[in-house]
Amino acid sequence: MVRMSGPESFIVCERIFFPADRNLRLPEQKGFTILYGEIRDGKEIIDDVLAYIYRAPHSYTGEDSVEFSCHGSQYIVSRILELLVTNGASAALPGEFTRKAFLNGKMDLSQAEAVADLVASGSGAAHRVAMNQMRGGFSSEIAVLRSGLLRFASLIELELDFGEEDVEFADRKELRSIILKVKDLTDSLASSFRLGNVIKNGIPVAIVGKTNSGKSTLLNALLNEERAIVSDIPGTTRDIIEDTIVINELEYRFIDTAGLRDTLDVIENLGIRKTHEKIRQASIILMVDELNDQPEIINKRIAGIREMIKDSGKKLIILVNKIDESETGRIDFLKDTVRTENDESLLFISAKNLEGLDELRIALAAAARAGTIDQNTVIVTNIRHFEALKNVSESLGRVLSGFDDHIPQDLIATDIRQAIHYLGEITGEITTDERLGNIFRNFCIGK
Ligand SMILES: Nc1nc2c(ncn2[C@@H]2O[C@H](COP(=O)(O)OP(=O)(O)OP(=O)(O)O)[C@@H](O)[C@H]2O)c(=O)[nH]1
Ligand SMILES: [Mg+2]
Repeated sequence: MVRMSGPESFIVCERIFFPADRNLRLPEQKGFTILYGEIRDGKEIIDDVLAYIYRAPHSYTGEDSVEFSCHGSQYIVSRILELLVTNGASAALPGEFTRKAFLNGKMDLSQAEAVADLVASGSGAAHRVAMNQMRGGFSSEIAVLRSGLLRFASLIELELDFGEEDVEFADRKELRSIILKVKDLTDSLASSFRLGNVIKNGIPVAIVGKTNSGKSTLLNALLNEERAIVSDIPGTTRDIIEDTIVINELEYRFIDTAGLRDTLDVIENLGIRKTHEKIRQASIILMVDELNDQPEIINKRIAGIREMIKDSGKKLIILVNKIDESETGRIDFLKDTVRTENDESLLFISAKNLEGLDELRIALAAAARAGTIDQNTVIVTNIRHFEALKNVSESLGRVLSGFDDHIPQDLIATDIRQAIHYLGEITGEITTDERLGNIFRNFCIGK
C-alpha cells in the first residue's frame, strides 16, 4: 500500500493515476470510493492498482488521502514513490501520518503511541494491551482522573477568589476522599507498568547454574532449535546467548549464561561476571541443577542466588535436570531435602528428553503473573506514561499532606494544577514540538 495524505493528494495522484473508466476523474470522487486503473510514468505502465479515496475529515490523518494498493514488489513500490515525489509529493517522515492524526484530533497522544506498539507487538498479550490503548481504554481512565481533579481545583480556586472572607465551597472531607481515590487509581496504574513493560519487551529469564548442568540443552529444548552449543565439557558456554519465544501469548527472552564455578580461565571468568549481571537484569531466574547433585550443595547454591535477588521481586524456579538418569527414589529424596521458600518452585526435568517442560511453562506463566490480562485491563506499558503517573501521585501526596499541615490553599491549588498538568502530558493536551518529535521519531515510515 502506498499512502498519501494532504490537501493536494488528489491533484498529485491524478498526474500519475489513470482510471480504467476514462469518464472518471479521481479528484471528483466521493470519499470511500475505490477506483481501478493504471499508474503510468509517461507512456510506461508501472502497475495496475486500486486507488482508495478518503475525504477530509474522514481519513486516518483527518486530511484528504489516497492509498494505492499495488503489486507488492519493492521495485514497483519505489517507482510509485518516486513518481509521486517528482509530481509534487514529499516523502513522509517516520510516524508522520499518526502525528497528523494526533494534531487533527483523530486520537490523543497515548492512542497514537499505541499504534507503534500495535505494529511492534510480538505476542498475544502485547497485542491486547496495545489494542486496548489504541481504542482509548487508557485515555478514558486518564480522563476520569483528570475531571475529578478539575472539579476539585475549580472549587478551591473559587474559595481563593473570595479571599479574606473565609468561605469553604468544597467540603474538606469530600475533597480529601476524592484526592485519595485519584491517587489510588494513579498508583495502581503506575504499578501496572512493571507488568506492562515485560509484556511489551518480553520477560527476561536468566538460565543459570553450575557448569555442565544442561542450561544450554534447556535453552535449545525451549526454543526447539540448536541455538547454543552443548557439550559434556564444563565451561562450554562463555558468552551470553539470548533468544525469545512466545509461550501462552507472552514473550519470554531466555538468556543462557556461563555456568558458575571457580575457575582460573580468564575468558570463562568474564562470562561468569556477565552471568551475575544477567541475574540482575532478569525477572525470572531458572536455576539448573543435576539430579545427582547432593541436596546440601543444591541448597547452598539456592541460598547464594536467593541472597543475590532478595527483595528484588525476582522469581526463582529451581530445576533439577537429567531425571532420565534417575535411580528410583532419588526424586522423592530430593523433594524432601531441597528446601524452597515462599513462591519458589522446584521442578524435575530432563532437558535432553524434553520431560517436564510443560510444567516449566506453567511455572513460567505463574512467575510472570500474567493470568489476568484481557483487552479491558488497563496496563501501562509506556515509560513516559509511567513517569507522568509517578509525578501525578507525588503532587497528590503533597496535596494530602498539605491538608494535614493546614498549608495555605493557594499552595494546595498549585499542587492540584500540577497533577492535572501531568495527566495532560499523557494524553497530549499539554505537549511540545520537541516531545512530539521524540515520540514519533521511533515510529516506522508510513505509519
Ligand atoms: N542425561 C542427560 N544429560 C543431559 C541432559 N541435559 C543436558 N545433558 C548433557 O549434559 C552435558 C552438558 O550440557 P550443556 O547443555 O552443555 O550444559 P551447560 O549447563 O550449558 O554447560 P556449560 O555451558 O558448560 O555451563 C551435555 O553432555 C548434555 O548432553 C539431560 O536432561 N539428561
Ligand atoms: Mg552452556
